Amino acid sequence: MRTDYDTLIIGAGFSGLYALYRFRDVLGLRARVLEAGDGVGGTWYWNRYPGARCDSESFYYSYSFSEELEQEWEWTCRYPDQPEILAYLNHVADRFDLRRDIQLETRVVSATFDDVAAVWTVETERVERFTTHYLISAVGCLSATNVPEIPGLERFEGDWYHTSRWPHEGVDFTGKRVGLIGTGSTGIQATPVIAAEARHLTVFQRTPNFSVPARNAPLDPEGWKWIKQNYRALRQLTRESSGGFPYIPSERSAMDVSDEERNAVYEQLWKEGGFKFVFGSFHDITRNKAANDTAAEFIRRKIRETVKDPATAELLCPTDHPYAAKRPPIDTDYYETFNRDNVTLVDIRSDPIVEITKTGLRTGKASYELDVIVFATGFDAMTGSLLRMDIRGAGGVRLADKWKDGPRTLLGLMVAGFPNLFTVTGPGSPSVLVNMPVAIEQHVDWISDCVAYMAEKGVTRIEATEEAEDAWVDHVYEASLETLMHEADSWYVGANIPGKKRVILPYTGGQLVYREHCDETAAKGYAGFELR
Ligand code: NA7
Repeated sequence: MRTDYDTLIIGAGFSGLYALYRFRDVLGLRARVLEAGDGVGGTWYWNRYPGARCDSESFYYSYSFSEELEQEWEWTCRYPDQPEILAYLNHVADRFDLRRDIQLETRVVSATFDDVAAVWTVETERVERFTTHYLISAVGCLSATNVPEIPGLERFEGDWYHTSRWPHEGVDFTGKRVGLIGTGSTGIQATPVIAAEARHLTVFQRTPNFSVPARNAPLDPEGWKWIKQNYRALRQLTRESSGGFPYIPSERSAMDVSDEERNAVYEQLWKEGGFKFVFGSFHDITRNKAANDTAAEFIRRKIRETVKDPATAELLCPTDHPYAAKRPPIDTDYYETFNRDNVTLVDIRSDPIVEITKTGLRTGKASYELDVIVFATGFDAMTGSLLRMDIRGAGGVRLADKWKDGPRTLLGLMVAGFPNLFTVTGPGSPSVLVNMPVAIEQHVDWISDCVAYMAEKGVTRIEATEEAEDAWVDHVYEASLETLMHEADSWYVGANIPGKKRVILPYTGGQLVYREHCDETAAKGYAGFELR
């Protein structure tokens, strides 16, 4: 059957743009991207909240597939902010002439597989219908917004926003009383910026978080020149490391050094800033509770040293989960912001929000008058963006039904019963635990190599087998037991969404090991997949 396209790609973020380039320009297939937003950029199109900035450093939070691109693009800061990353992705779309095959303002609502013809039919909100041979989900891990169901929101007479659906024209907080709910990476980035503008900012905190300073700064021209000269080697390092960073991880155990030595390591990394605090300090802080306690205690000490009011400092000190068992945020002046006169911290763990009122919100014990409410309450991570579409595989089976007890995938790339559907950075792959562009390029390369292999062999249908999928799901679970992630109620385990099955979502075995699994599978003629 002649389909409208060979490949349809859902989403025009980092994944979708690169997938279009690979499928159209490298494989020469008829490919098209369907994108819900009215511009490209994915995460960086949607997340325009004040302070939105990448926690990975600019020189490696970028594509590696084109040497020309990496040589011609100039990043300005150690950590790029949202407008700069969005400008970069728009540049990529123009430079590789991608726009002519991207259809904007087109939200996919369903995808149905025809078992006889081996064709996917994709329907959009605008009631268009397209057929395709291959369907690539590039919908992102953190795009299904979570606005908590707090009674009374519809009554609120002020303005309210979720950070990931921020108005393009921005929000003027001047003279406003702002309430911010949520202290994950987003809330931690937004707090200092909103506080600097608002009349008053009240931060409603359910769980305190461990944050390390980012130490953002303009890129030093000499350093940048060196990076450009050594880009290939740095990219190779990102591919060979567990987290996709171009740094050599520490091989020391936090338990094998003296207190002074350990403290000196943490002090140095606190000064340097960024994620290096996690992987550059000691190899066991994410895996061994005693090692983790040393890092957690160091950060709590820093919080107490920074925040002047002792009661506020105590409230900001996390005690109920290990450091980095939730996604570790990095910040610019987060803890310092609580020394401002116009900022208040409210503990909604001990005194939860009961309702939103016409003029603010009410906890069990107090009322807060607010002009604006900002929800920095995160996402239905990793599965939400896929399940918000009605995806039906062979025999009409709904993905939502298949995943009712948690996602089941082979390598996070394919789902048994859903032939020719590939999920870029899907659940069961390292994805969010890796510097995302590295994870994305690896996935898109694997998928496009697989499709090229199929063309060479003259087969048109590929599907994960149930047995291989079961084995991978078991392996993902077993690998997670080596970490401390089950000890925190985080989106990594789906605990942030009421009613969501608690199960580890990303693969925690590390990118390097994961890559080996993927490469070996391909080298064995896609072992674990049925091709016909
Ligand atoms: P996160 O990390 O999921 O953080 C959401 C925050 O919102 C977190 O502090 C939550 O508290 C809080 N939250 C969520 N639901 C509620 C309700 N119902 N009431 C009160 N507070 C709530 O999302 P982010 O946007 O910060 O970051 C997502 C990722 O984007 C980040 O990890 C990076 O990878 C980029 P909780 O901790 O659940 O008690």
